[in-house]
Amino acid sequence: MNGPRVVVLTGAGISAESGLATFRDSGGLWEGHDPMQVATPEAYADDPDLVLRFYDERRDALAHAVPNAAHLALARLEDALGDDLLLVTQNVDDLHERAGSRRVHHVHGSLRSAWCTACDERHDWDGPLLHRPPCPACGARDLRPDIVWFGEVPHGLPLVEDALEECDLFVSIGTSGLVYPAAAFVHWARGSTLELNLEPSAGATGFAQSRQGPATVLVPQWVE
Ligand code: BJW
Repeated sequence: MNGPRVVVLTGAGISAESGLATFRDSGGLWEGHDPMQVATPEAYADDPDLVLRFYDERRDALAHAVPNAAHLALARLEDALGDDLLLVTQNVDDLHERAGSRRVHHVHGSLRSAWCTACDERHDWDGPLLHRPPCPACGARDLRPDIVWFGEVPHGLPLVEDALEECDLFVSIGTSGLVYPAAAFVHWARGSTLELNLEPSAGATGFAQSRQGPATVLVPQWVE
């Protein structure tokens, strides 16, 4: 089997310089809540309005964000490598796609999608969900953010696992190494491993090499 030679994993740090807040180092609370406590099925069951508002605001922020030099560099890498690159992102923004990446594997879902828990259909979604719009397919008012919360299973893991087991190089960019299974990808990788991050992540010691600095500097340097 011929898998991609290079697997790249991105996290919130790659979009930080586009103005999108990271989860753990933004240092701030959202409406008095830790963002990590809001991104859970339990929070959604307890207070759906709170969680829907959190995602409505983030969808709005995304509409005003633009891809940065790191996203653009990865799009150029895809132009150069084609099928020899697998780009996996934990991010729910679409900045990789808007930078020109054509094949992006979103393991934690997408802000610009809504999932109907009544009929299991997914719909492209740019508007708010707080006012409980009906599902375009079945009419039920059961649309939720199409996001993988804690305790839910990330998307397409077998594909990622196969690629990691065959790759020559795994590169992790702008992620804290605290959330599994993505934090374990470095251990699944067969080839060499490289971390690019503002500072050493929680998983930094698992990488063969690690470079520190902003993604907009490190990623173009690595790609060129
Ligand atoms: C820059 C920068 C710049 C800043 N330039 N860098 C105990 C042990 C092990 C596991 C578990 C456990 N208890 C529970 C679990 C499992 C759990 C988990 O990992 N919990 C941990 C907290 C311990 N995981 C799950 O539940 C996952 N599902 C699962 O495991 O299912 C079981 C299963 C697995 C496999 C097969 C079958 C079954 C689901 C995880 C879902 C995560 N969802 C979230 C929220 C939804 C998305 C959203 O709302 O946007 O995803 S949580 C949040 O964290 C979000 C992110 O994608 C994810 C990772 O965050 P990320 O990207 O690392 O961001 P930050 O903010 O943490 O870090 C930013 C980094 O950037 C920092 O390092 C900065 O230094 C850096 N940086 N500026 C470069 N300019």
